[in-house]
Amino acid sequence: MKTKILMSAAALALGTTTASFAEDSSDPIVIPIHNWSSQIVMSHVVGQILEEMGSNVEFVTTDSQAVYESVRLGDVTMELEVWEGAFGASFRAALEKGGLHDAGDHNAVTREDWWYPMWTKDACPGLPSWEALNDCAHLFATAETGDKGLFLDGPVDWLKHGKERAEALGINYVVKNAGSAAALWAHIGAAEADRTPVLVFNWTPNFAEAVWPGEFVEFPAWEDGCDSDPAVGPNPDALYDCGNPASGYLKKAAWDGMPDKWPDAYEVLTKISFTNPQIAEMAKLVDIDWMEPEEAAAEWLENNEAVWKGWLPEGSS
Ligand code: TMO
Repeated sequence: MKTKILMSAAALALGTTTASFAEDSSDPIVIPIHNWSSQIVMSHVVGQILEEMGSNVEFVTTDSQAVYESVRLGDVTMELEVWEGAFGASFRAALEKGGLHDAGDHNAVTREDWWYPMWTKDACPGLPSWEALNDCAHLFATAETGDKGLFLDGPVDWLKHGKERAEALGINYVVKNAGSAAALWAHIGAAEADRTPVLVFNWTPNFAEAVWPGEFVEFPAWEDGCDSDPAVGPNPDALYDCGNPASGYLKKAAWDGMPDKWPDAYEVLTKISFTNPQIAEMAKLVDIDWMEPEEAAAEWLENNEAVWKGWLPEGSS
């Protein structure tokens, strides 16, 4: 019941004089859903706004790298969270092939990298420098990793090249991919009571920063070409010998056919801009408050009317 009531939040906010997207095609606008909470909630936030404006919206669960090819071909209409660290390479490759374009930045600064909860530093005071990692490897060792440390990386489709990085920088770690984002939080949670040192993949904006104060490991700074030219970065013979961008972008991407086919929805897409706190809040509604993503989106819309109503075309509300 609660969901039903919340679902109408956007409708109530728009009032009774709602202008619809009369110019837009009635074909479904396809919004992709991936495997981390802010992206799922944000996609439903935008989907619910478009539905209230009369659009036909379809959600599809897709791989977070392959989606750029799908947007380029028009099978998927947009991507709402293009994170520079994880998806910059796939986004650039699709841009070069053509069919997809940059639909603007969110007003957010992002970082995705090796991370630890602050208690870890008590045991390994040389952190956050990556150069402390080898001396501390034994602190992160598990039955599975022997005398090497364990770094729990994100799910494989986020493609962080963790194994390549460990090799390129000569650090004594086993890099294991988590099966899901939830496995990352479980790994941190399990270490918390005994303050066991742990190294996991994490990112910002995210709910985690409000729960576990922590820091990113400072690897050699990202330089363009670190993932394509071995000469870039401290190891002259290897790719991936630097960290992900420490002040990365968060973009929206759209299929080139979208502006003609759904001009009003496209106008909304280009105006959409979420901030770090807004994105962290979207993740929190699911990862801490345990709401269903659709319900979390409806709640977010209800609490942030002043934010999103300004993105609607003139005369809509
Ligand atoms: C793709 N992610 C934001 C989870 O790093």
